[in-house]
Amino acid sequence: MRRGVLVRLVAVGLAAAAVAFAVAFFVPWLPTSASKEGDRIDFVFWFVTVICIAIFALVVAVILYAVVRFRARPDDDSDGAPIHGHTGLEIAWTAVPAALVTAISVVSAVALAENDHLPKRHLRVNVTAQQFAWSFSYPKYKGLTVSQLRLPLNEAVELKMQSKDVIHSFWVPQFRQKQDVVPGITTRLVITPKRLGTFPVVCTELCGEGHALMRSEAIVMRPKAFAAWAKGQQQAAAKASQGVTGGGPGLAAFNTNGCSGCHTFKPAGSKATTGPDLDNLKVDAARAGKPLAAFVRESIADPNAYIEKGYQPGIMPTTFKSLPAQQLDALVQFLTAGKK
Ligand code: HEC
Ligand SMILES: [Cu+2]
Repeated sequence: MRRGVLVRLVAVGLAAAAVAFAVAFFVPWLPTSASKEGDRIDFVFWFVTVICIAIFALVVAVILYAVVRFRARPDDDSDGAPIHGHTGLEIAWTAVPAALVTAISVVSAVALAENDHLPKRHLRVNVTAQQFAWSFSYPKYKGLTVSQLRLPLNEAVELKMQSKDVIHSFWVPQFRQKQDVVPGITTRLVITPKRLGTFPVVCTELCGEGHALMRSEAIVMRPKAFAAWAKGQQQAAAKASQGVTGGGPGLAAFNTNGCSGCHTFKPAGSKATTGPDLDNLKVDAARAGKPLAAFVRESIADPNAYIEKGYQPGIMPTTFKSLPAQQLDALVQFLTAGKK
């Protein structure tokens, strides 16, 4: 090959690589990683991307050169010279991709194995998914169940995930990993948050009408603040279940059934907006033309019997009619307390 040709090939290849790299690097494809596991996944992404950019540059350079250099003149009807193949080239284009694919497999397998590793010192969180809400409970702080995932900074957490109905999938973009939550089995994920902040928890498996609303938040806190929060919540929940604050077992039922993941309700301290604000139940019952307690009971057991204005049917789970009568009574009492 003449030297001029080689220089031109390399120049075109470098230009193509620069464009591809700019697209990969400057477009914010993913938010900044916020966990150790996320960093490993980003490393795998970049490892694969750099290999792809190199191959892309080579292909673009050779194609452009061939298109320009070997194009047919308008009056040229002749056939090209017969070619019998090139053993050296064939060996190269078999061996090089085989080596690259093997390297990608090994790097991915190592990253995944490291991401699965659970250090001895860790926090366990049980995750429950149901149409269309998440709830998180902390065995270390018995009785603590909440609708937002709070995590201490720099401590590994093991999420043990179960579904009450269909297949959901847990995803926090800043943590990168995705894990299906499948009815009948317990799936797991290890996360070691390394950045403070509030990140979205997203369901990434189409799970029904309310799928797009199946969102929560992961809040990474300093370990001291986390411990204080957890103890405070745990005490409040314990007090409530003894009836000290008037919340009674109703508050516990409100949190464990994921109500707090969809509804704002001041006595429970919840601020979700997928469903109506339950602080206004009196007004809503009057508008529906029903006595308050009956309206609340019906809204829980048969949500589609009456649809609050501005909201859609089919979002609130219809599974609560099979709650134990005790829990249902406690919920109705909790939601109607002081509203007569
Ligand atoms: C996935 C989200 C979701 C969950 C979980 C959920 N709800 Fe709802 N809820 C809604 C939506 C949306 C509506 C409005 C549509 C309707 O009226 O059925 C609603 C309506 C209601 C209403 C009627 C409110 C009004 O002003 O008309 C009550 C009461 C209620 N929910 C209580 C509960 C309780 C108690 C729980 C837990 C056992 C619960 N909800 C769980 C989404 C949810
Ligand atoms: Cu879902």
